[in-house]
Amino acid sequence: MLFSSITGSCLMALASVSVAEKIPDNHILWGAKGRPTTLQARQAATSTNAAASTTSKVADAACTNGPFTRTCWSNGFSAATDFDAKWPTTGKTVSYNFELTNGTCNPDGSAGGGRPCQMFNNQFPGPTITANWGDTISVTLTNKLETNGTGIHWHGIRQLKTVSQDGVPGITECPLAPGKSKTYTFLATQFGTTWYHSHFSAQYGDGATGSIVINGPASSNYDIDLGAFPLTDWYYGTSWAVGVQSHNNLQRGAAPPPADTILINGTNVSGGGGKYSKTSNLIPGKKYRLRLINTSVDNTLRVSLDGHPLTVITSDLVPIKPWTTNWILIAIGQRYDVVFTATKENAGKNFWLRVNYASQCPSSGNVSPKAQGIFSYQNAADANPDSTQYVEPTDCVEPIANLVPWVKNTVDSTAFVNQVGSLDVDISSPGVNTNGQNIVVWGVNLSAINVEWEKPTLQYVKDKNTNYPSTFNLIEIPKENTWSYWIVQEPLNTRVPIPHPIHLHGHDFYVLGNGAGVFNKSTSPSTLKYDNPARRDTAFLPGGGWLAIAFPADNPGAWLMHCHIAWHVADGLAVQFLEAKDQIPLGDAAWDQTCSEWNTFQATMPFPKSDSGLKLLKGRAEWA
Ligand SMILES: *[C@@H]1O[C@H](CO)[C@@H](O)[C@H](O)[C@H]1NC(C)=O
Ligand SMILES: *[C@@H]1O[C@H](CO)[C@@H](O)[C@H](O)[C@H]1NC(C)=O
Ligand SMILES: *[C@@H]1O[C@H](CO)[C@@H](O)[C@H](O)[C@H]1NC(C)=O
Ligand SMILES: *[C@@H]1O[C@H](CO)[C@@H](O)[C@H](O)[C@H]1NC(C)=O
Ligand SMILES: *[C@@H]1O[C@H](CO)[C@@H](O)[C@H](O)[C@H]1NC(C)=O
Ligand SMILES: *[C@@H]1O[C@H](CO)[C@@H](O)[C@H](O)[C@H]1NC(C)=O
Ligand SMILES: CC(=O)N[C@H]1CO[C@H](CO)[C@@H](O)[C@@H]1O
Repeated sequence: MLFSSITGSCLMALASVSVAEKIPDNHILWGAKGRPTTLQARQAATSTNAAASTTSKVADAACTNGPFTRTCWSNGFSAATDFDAKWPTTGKTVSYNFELTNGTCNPDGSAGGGRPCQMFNNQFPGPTITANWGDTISVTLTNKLETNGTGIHWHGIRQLKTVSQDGVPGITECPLAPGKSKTYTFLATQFGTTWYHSHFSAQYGDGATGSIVINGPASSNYDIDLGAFPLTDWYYGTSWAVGVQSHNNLQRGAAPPPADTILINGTNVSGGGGKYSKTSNLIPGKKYRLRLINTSVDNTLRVSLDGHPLTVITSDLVPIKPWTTNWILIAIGQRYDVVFTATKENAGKNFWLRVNYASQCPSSGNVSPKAQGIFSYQNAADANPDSTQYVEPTDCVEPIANLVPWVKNTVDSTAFVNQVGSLDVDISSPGVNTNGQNIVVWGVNLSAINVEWEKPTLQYVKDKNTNYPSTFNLIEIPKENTWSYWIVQEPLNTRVPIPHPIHLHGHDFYVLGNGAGVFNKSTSPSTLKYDNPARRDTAFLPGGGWLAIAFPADNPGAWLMHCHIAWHVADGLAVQFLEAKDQIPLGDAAWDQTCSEWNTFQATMPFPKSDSGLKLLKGRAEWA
């Protein structure tokens, strides 16, 4: 089906084409080849990591995790395990209680005295969820707001056969009404670093985010895990207000308002006070793991630690072959875990960690906020660092070629190659279409998505109602248990030719390639990489260009694919798709109850829905 035109700017035309290839049920296909099993050498002689289960320098028969054996986990599970196919069964559940509260926050002590915030347990960033690979995570959420609904999305979590836990109001659930509670339960089939955030309108930009750390193996050794390190742009106005401004700007072809500052691990200095993020007591000879998460609303960030090259060991929740860089560019929603070594030469000193707005990847105009945090060795003076910055790159390129998954997988290209040449879809025009087989073309200049809070897509599925409003931007993937190939295309004459971080729910995807201009059916396919391509859940669509991705359609559900720039979801940068519609696990009685509670609330809701329901504010009339 074809969706009509769009409005604004992150307006891309996502052209998605989905091609199908049979995937064996046992997933053997994914990872049968050449997995690295060797352990990496490292220098430190002892460990201070309390989580380590062994200090042995070689892997034991069970492959037990420790500072010298980080590729191991336990019971034979390791970084070489294909986590799409298997994971440990711990039988353990880690439980959290979150209350979404209405308060004020002032993370950088700005002179204005803070702003209204919506936060989990009155904290910003919210509490970090910590679990082990194979645990069940259970979060009971109570909505303590008076006037807004809510819902939590667990970014990057596969939700295998648990789509009703994905936390997307209007697609996988009704919003949670004020005063009500619900429990999300899902299995940690993956490990690494990710985050959660409200997916109710623009709420996450008002503070409703937090980190998730799932302990597991790693592709590099390290001694000390410094934990989650969220980085974000920050506005002194509320998300609701900035969203309206952003949308209005878009209508006249202007950039969204710039962020007021950048927060490093939740803090910055400001004219009114505030403090630097400080990480203390680095010990010479030790290796540290730092989990960088970009939870921005609108801005791409570039990160560097003076005097310390960063060894990158993950792309999102995927362990990769370690590679070393002085600067790493992180798009919204992306995560990179890095390892650095505290050296003898640097002993006793302080160093700047730099987070710069990547002005080469502009979204919000010509403003370049920067922020710095401090990394400080044992016995260092209590003073600001005088360290020297590494030369900052001037590109805006995702380092795809360096993101080589540790577990080697090959994307079966047969169906794509067979179908792409005769693709009867105009890639350059707005719309989302399939070729009836395995290819989806998403021409990004769609009309804005508009979900129905009171009747989410999964309710339509439950009712066997296929009469989806066209504003759902919904397609069905024609074939299941096969590869789905998507070509996402931004219009050439887009008003805002900026890169868009495209995020997929329910799957990691393989990044086959990207390029400038329109995807060319005859010449572009030969430029794609099928042999162990980068794999992640959020990737750049170049401004005015195309992105080709593939994923195994092995997870029945209603899933969202969208630009993670918060303002762009309702500006036409979001589609949803049904996968294996007849096998979707439907909501249970508790799920139904959340809907009936919401419907009761919505009847008298003080603030009528004024946006897509997922992100940005938008005048209702525009979709009508
Ligand atoms: C938060 O509290 C303020 C002040 O009481 C109130 O005006 C506002 O509606 C509340 N917002 C929500 C979302 O509950
Ligand atoms: C944030 O902190 C940096 C230093 O880390 C400072 O230069 C910048 O001005 C701060 N931002 C604001 C808005 O004050
Ligand atoms: C980030 O902030 C938290 C809370 O203040 C702190 O416990 C943690 O150590 C900080 N992380 C790093 C790497 O500095
Ligand atoms: C976060 O993502 C945004 C948007 O892609 C980007 O502008 C910003 O530089 C990223 N932040 C980091 C720390 O990479
Ligand atoms: C996107 O759609 C809008 C509304 O239909 C149209 O005005 C605009 O020209 C389109 N932009 C592109 C780049 O196709
Ligand atoms: C695709 O590339 C071929 C070979 O360079 C060229 O002849 C053709 O015009 C291109 N097609 C489009 C739609 O640009
Ligand atoms: C969608 C929705 O309910 N938004 C409201 C959330 O609450 C703020 C006030 O705190 C309103 O301004 C929004 O309209």
